[in-house]
Amino acid sequence: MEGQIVKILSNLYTVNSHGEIYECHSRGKFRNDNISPMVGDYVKFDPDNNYILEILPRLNALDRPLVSNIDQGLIVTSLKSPDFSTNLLDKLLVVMEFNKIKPIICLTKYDLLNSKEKKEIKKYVKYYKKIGYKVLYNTNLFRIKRLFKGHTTVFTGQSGAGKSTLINKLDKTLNLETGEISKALGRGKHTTRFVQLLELYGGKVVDTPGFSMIDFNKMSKEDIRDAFVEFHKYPCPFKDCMHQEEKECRIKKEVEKNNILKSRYDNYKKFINDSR
Ligand SMILES: Nc1nc2c(ncn2[C@@H]2O[C@H](COP(=O)(O)OP(=O)(O)OP(=O)(O)O)[C@@H](O)[C@H]2O)c(=O)[nH]1
Ligand SMILES: [Mg+2]
Ligand SMILES: [Zn+2]
Repeated sequence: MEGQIVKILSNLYTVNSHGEIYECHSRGKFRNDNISPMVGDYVKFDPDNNYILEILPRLNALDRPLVSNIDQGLIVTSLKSPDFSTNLLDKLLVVMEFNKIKPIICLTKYDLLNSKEKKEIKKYVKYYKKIGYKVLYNTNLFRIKRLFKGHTTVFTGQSGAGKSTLINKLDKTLNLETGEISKALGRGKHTTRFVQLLELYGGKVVDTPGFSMIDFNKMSKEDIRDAFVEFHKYPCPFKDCMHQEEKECRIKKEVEKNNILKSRYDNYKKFINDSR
């Protein structure tokens, strides 16, 4: 039989096959092949012995969070507590672009901002919209619900950003565990401990544990550069330009003219300098 892995807890793989749930084990075989089943995988399994037999080819796979066959990513971005980080947002956008996953930005905790901070945030919202991203607030349940139909959407973002809280609001029957963010550290406690695929509004959504670190492992410096979507709008006269050294670089000029947001360019430089 065929089905999709919707949850993995230690050695137990929950497989959904046409709405029926099977708790399966995996055989050593996959580990030897250096491939482990992950949430999102379509698999062939033996329903009599509850063994996973084969992992069907993946459309794509992320390693943080560990999930496959995704076509949209809801980047759940906290504006306060944990504080808004353009670095983290841009990093997630880059990873999504590279993996051909459509990113959607979902801002949370707008209610915790004072009026000055609200004004400041508008600048970013305007910019990310300008370069082509959909930007929503977590209070906008009506618009969020309409994103899911026919898609598999991974909820990703920092621990404590409000991923599970949002999923609970979208489906009141789920009761996913959510957690206070630790005041001392100003960051989440990693309340969600496993990746889980759920059916919601005619699509699939994946709740994931937040992270404190994310890297670009499989990406080259050029891959990172090409994932900054707005750079493509301004062709640089220098072939294969990394937009750093050349004095007459078009990208640098557009940053000076405020056509490219300074924080985006600064993050770009950080990312390529931190990458291999
Ligand atoms: N004020 C405010 N609090 C929020 C909002 N969204 C979520 N929270 C709170 O933020 C805390 C963390 O929320 P979670 O949903 O557990 O965060 P998470 O992203 O699932 O975190 P991990 O599972 O650790 O990755 C909870 O106390 C929520 O009540 C919001 O829009 N405003
Ligand atoms: Mg959670
Ligand atoms: Zn350049």
